[in-house]
Amino acid sequence: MPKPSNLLITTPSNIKYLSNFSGSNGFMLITKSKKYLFTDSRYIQRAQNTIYKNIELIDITKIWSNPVELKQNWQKILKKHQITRLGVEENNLTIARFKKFKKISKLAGKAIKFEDISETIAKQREIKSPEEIKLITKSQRINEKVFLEIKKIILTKSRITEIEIAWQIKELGQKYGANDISFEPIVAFGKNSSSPHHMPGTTKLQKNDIILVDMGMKYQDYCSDMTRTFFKGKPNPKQLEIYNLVLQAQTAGINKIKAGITGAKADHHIREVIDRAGHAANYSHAGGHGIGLDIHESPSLSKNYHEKILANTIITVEPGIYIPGKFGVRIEDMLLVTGTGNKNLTKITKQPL
Ligand SMILES: [Mn+2]
Repeated sequence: MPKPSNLLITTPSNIKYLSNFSGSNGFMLITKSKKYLFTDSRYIQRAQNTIYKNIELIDITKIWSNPVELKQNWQKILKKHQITRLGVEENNLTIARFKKFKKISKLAGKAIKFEDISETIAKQREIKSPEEIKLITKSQRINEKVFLEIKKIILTKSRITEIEIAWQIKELGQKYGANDISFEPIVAFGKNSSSPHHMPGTTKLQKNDIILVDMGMKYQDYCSDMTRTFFKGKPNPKQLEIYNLVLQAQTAGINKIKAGITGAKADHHIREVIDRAGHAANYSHAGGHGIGLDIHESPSLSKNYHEKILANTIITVEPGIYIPGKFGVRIEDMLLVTGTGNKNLTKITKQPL
């Protein structure tokens, strides 16, 4: 049986994608002939000013708290569009909210059928429009401006802490036009870099430290993501060896990625170099991920993801090697996948010094 054509959209980034609405409370109903956005009084003005023209805006301030009125309004719409099956986003819809919808969703006294369509919008979102590609590229340009400034700070200042750098990243992002960060910056000095997702703390920068910075911005809600590992002073031979291995792995992966390759195959090509060098156990995370309105979205570059990566998808490639208690290296770029290969959207040097 085909998936239902009427969809209840509750995932905020999907709502943004389909309507351009960015408020924190709301949901959408998509039918064959009409799209509705439901939100409350706090967001009505914003919605009126931003949503796409073909969407009907419905104020739920009063009706959401009044079960009788809500039921009548909702059922009127169900009836109008003859909705007997409704797609819901199980990945996002809470049980509490689902129960509410279930209670009010009857047509001619008969309960409508709910079916999971979590992947439907995610799949549409994989392929980026020219406008989206522009926004993501711009987001990365801002990210790079910020990175260059904090790199300079790290290389010239001493005794500064990870958390101070993390805050600088956020402030500079705002200064250069980001509307938000895409995730809390990861700033790791010295042996803290051996934890792939270290939480910046009060560790002070030391002479000859290895530094891992993983950061991203949002520009008009579109995310960027980049990791660089570099050295304050001279790396030791072991650090340099590991650095070059990670870079080789990333390059090998990037050289193989083009439209049509599966996520698993892409991940395999990234991993191969590291595995062959005997470091499989020190590289536990996926090879990369799709990026867009969400920092992590479909597709995934990982062992169990057997779907193809399509042209005009934007992905990250981020291999790493983490030597417990000693140090870690990760290098991450963003790529625009094309029919013949890919275009690297990340312009920051990968020379470690
Ligand atoms: Mn990433």
